[in-house]
Amino acid sequence: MGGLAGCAPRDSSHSGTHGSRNIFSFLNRSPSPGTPSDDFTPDVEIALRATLDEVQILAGPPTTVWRFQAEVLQGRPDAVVEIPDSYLGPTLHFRRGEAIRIHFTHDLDEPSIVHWHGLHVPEAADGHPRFAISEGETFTYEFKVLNRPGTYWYHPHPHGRTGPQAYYGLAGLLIVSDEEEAALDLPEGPYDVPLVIQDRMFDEENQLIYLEGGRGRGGPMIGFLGDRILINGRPNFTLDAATHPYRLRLLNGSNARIYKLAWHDDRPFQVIGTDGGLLAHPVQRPYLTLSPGERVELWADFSADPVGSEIILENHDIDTGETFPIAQVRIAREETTTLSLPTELSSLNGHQEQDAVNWQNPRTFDMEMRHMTWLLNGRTFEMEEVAPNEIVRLGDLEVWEFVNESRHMLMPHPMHVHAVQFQVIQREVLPEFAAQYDVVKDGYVDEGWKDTVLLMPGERVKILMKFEKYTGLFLYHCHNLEHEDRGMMRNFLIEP
Ligand SMILES: [Cu+2]
Repeated sequence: MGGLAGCAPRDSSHSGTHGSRNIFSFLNRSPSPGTPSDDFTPDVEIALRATLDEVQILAGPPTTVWRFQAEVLQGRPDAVVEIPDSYLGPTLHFRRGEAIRIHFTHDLDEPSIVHWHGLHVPEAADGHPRFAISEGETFTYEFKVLNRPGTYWYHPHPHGRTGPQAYYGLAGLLIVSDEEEAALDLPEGPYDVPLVIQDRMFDEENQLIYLEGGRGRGGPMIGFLGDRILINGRPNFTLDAATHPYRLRLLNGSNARIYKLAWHDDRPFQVIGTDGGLLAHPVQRPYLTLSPGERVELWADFSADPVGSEIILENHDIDTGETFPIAQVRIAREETTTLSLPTELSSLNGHQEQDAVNWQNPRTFDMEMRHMTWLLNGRTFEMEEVAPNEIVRLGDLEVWEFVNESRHMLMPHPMHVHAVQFQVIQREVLPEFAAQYDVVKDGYVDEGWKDTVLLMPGERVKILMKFEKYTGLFLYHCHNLEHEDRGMMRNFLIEP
């Protein structure tokens, strides 16, 4: 048949509540998830630890944080690069094709597990919450780096506690490179700069305030909103730059805040990459809309800016319109060498919608809230459950449609799908939401590979993706971490 959407579960004898299928029997197919296997030879082996620490962020007392620490046990020593004076975990630098083994040891007193956001890895290495480990335990990940070169990241994924764990500092960048990308002559070394954007809130003792105890802005339904923007874990971030092109890798690592970024002098953004790596060609945007979990890569050329000048990256609050600076670039020195922006960046090798098995009948996912719980197709997260419309077949190309048109408590939702990079093939908005939509729509970058896509209120978005290489139980969810923690997450099963 053409589409799987709406078809009956293949094995109805396992039907559980709400027509869902109890998939417990699938869960232990991997012989022993989290333990090293003899037939896997790593190129790079890393010890990763989640632990309690103190970091000097503001003037005065240091801030207690949770953070990832890592060291290379075997392989390239430059696979782990520390970000100085930051609570962020070290940046992991992987090369396409490498075999990676990571021993994650948990030193905090609540369960956790690590997800490699955007990476295409086997089920047992994806950081599903059912694999969460407790204090003192170790979970070993083994995977091959299959992804295109690009900017990915890692963060915790336990059920119900991802928001606070990421907020207190557990996150880091993961950068994939390969020889094809290196041949492009993009800015590198000091000219390749990640900007991890996160909002935070501090008390008088410089300690982080989250939503617990009724503190903090936002709330469990809106999500956490801080009153201070940190870049790479630092306040008042300034990049001392040369008159040279830069590759800026932006990650929205915030729990719930959506940014609308623009340069203060209205120079356009030259966008060269998205979640899943480089675009086919650079594209221009007057501003950028970046929701939690999304990445965008820029070619920022400061060659024509005089030494001593300052270029400010601003956020325009999408609700209030209020503008505030989040980072500045200070031109500190003249650089005579230069680079030119390539007109061709990469081959996307994308798919055609008509080739999808369900292109005339997309799988739809309604986003809504009932009884103070966020739902997907009326269902909340269950650790070991998939519904009939959440089972796909390995090798199939499918269209999924997320629909944010609930009549109650409409909010923006950044939707993230594990195990794939997808193409955004269609956006539509209800006429009554057009004004709100117009505030952000010119900042979307849908030209490339994505793993997270923002849906504004009244919006529906179609994505196209192929389920390749790995079978098993994976997640799709809202990347507003407070929504995710309150159930706006579901499993989907990739069957052989
Ligand atoms: Cu959401």
